[in-house]
Amino acid sequence: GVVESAPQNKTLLYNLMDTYIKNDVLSIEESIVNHVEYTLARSRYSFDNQEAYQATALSLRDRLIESWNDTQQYFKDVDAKRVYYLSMEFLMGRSLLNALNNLGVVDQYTEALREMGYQLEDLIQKERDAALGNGGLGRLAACFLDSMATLSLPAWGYGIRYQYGMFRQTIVDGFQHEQPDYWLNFGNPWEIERLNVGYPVNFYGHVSVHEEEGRQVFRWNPGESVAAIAYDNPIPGFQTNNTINLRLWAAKPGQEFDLEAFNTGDYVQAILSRQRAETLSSVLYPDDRTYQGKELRLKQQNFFVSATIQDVVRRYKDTHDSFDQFPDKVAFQLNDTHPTIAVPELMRVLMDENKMGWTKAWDITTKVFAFTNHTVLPEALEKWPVSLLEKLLPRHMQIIFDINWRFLQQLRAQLGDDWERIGRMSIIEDGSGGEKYVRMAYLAVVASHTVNGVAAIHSDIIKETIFKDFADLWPGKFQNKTNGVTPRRWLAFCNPPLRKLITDTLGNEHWINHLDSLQGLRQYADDPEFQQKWADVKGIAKAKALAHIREITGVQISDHVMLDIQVKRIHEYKRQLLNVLGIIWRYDQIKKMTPDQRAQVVPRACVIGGKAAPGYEMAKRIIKLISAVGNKINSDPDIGDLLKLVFVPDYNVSLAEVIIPGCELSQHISTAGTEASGTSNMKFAMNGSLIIGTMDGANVEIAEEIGEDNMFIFGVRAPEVARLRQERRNFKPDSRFEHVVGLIRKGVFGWADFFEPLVDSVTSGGDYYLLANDFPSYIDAQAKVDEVYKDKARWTRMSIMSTAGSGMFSSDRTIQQYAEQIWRVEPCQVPAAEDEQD
Ligand code: T68
Repeated sequence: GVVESAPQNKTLLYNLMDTYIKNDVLSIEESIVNHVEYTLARSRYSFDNQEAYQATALSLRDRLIESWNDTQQYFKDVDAKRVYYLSMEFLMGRSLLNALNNLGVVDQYTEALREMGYQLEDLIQKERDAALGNGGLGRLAACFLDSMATLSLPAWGYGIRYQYGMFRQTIVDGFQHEQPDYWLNFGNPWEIERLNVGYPVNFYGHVSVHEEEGRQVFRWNPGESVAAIAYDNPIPGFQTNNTINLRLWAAKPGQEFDLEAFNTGDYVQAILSRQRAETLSSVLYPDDRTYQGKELRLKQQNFFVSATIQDVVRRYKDTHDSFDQFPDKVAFQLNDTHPTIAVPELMRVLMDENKMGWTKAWDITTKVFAFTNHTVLPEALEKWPVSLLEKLLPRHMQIIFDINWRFLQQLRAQLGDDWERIGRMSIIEDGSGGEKYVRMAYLAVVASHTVNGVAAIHSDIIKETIFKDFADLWPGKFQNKTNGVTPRRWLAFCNPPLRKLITDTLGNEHWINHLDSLQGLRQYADDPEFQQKWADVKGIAKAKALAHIREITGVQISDHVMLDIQVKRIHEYKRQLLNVLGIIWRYDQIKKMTPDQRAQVVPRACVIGGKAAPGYEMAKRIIKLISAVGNKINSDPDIGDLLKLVFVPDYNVSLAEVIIPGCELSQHISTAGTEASGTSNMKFAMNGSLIIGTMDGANVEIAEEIGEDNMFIFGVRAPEVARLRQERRNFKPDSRFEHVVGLIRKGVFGWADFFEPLVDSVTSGGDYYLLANDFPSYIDAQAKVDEVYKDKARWTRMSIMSTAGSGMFSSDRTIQQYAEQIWRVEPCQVPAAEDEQD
């Protein structure tokens, strides 16, 4: 790219520091007004909030670009080893508040806008979420970028610039409807379009073999080519000068490719078919955890991976004239199997385009890749049909066959004639129906130097289940990297009153980059004065959350009512249905109470939110059930404030930033052994919400850190699950479970026929996710929650202990571990202007 290959002139570069855009209030006003007039071409005398937002974002963009340029130049000057985080998803959310905070200019911008007659709060609301991800996996990638920038690591993210992000969910009569998220409607002020950074990405065609200088050379003659164009998204770190890059690729028609079509006379048709190239990067697949095998999805994967590999190899070659140092200068992290086609792609580039032999190319490849697994659910594991790969990427398919052949040879040498095991471990699965499949996870494991799970329990489980044969063969390859979340977005920026209380208590803001310091709050957990301050601060956040919930649902929740929240993608394994069954039980209990008994009930508002994959029937029925039960309860005059059930539509990053800080009890109740990690549990704990949860995913480590007695833990443990599943045909559910299930069946909430498949899925020996097994202990744990809530001092103490114990769940800790134990990259901080001036 032009920027990266600019002539080097360090003296000039560093001496120009004082030409930076100034950050005093007047200069900021000037820069905003300039953008209103010259970029937006609106009148500087009158612009609305939307325009003010855009101009503010553009003025910040100028500042980000300065920092971005310096950072990239510095990485290049010191020839740092880079890490490239490859992900199909980056669930970024909004950028305005984050950029202001990380650039350290919140106060100046707030004041500048105020003087011009605008409220920062109002402008923040004008930004559309960048929802380029489904859920946990995509949000994790976004938190990782923030931590990589903050730790001054020489890191880049690579992904796809989808034109349509995660669909917008509307609820009509209790049913989910999906609306397109055309988030680029008003343009995207944060991105830098680089029309000069583009690569061809090829598909289809055939492979021919030639003899060249005594060696076989493979040439791929593609049948279709699209261009990948770079869009750079600056990612500023917190309290560092560094700004790293998220490079997203957009598809454009390839250069003069289909010459044939133009010559056959159908000019207009030829133009129209060129346009189809753009569909490659147009839409994010909204199915998390079910693999669908769609050709377009595979094309998307190869599209962004191929452009990325070309870009990285080009950058490396800019400053090196052999590949010898490639593994010392480059690390790739594969975020799940989605980018695994990078393995054969790098092999192809090294061998076919750089004349390298197999052995050397494989040596390099296996030194640069590492792979993160995010699920053990079999339905999520990617298996591409060989026939599809052969057609779409014929050269890649050949290389995968070669990788597998050599791998199986090696296995035979090491394991002898254990054909059964060798067959089990083969990258190519010989399907019974004659179809062969490529097991992408196995390809990723074989080619990676390190494989990691995302929580301690999950990393153990993958070694015992899906990757057992591999872990036995290569025990040193497998690691754990417990997930984390950025404490900037998820505590300091989304919860300013709590930030202030923590800072006042600990004496400074050091904790924001060193979250372990939150431990320092423990000594105040029993101090009544501190408890009062804590409760006040939680009260502010809760009031804000309740006001927002009222605004979007129309349901008014009183502020003395316990706020109980479960927000995450709707999935059977996450057991929103267990939550609803518990609510029905509570409702039925209250109905049967005398007025005296009712006076003792702890009032509770249950909020559930989350999207169902459009084709996931069961998940959609669960949403309808939540609405139906909510309608019944919320309109029952016997109940009043004692119980409410609200479904919040369109759960997304910015909604999370409002409701998580205000939450008092959050639910993370997946069947033990199914949720790889969960990351919202970390955000809730940081913000002083208590957790009711199973011993699954990161809950296990959260319990270790904050203490089991500061959480409400229930349910079967992971090692028992397999046995209980086998025994479930003979399992006799608790009568309370039978009763609530019976209420749905009887039609107490209407729609009895529609809910039948749901009810069936947890009764009569079905119940794969063991709701019936866990129901009694869940109800008991909920009773314990009520009891503790009555004791304000005890509850507040537990809330303080939750925040105090959440330090380990900063993604800074996670990224530090990746950097040291997997990537072997080091911080590379751009020197401050003063350091360089003499
Ligand atoms: C989540 N996975 C895990 N997948 O479920 C969660 N999948 O436990 C974990 O905390 C999180 O990853 C981060 O590690 C996902 O979110 C997807 O979104 C997904 C998307 C496409 C295909 C498959």
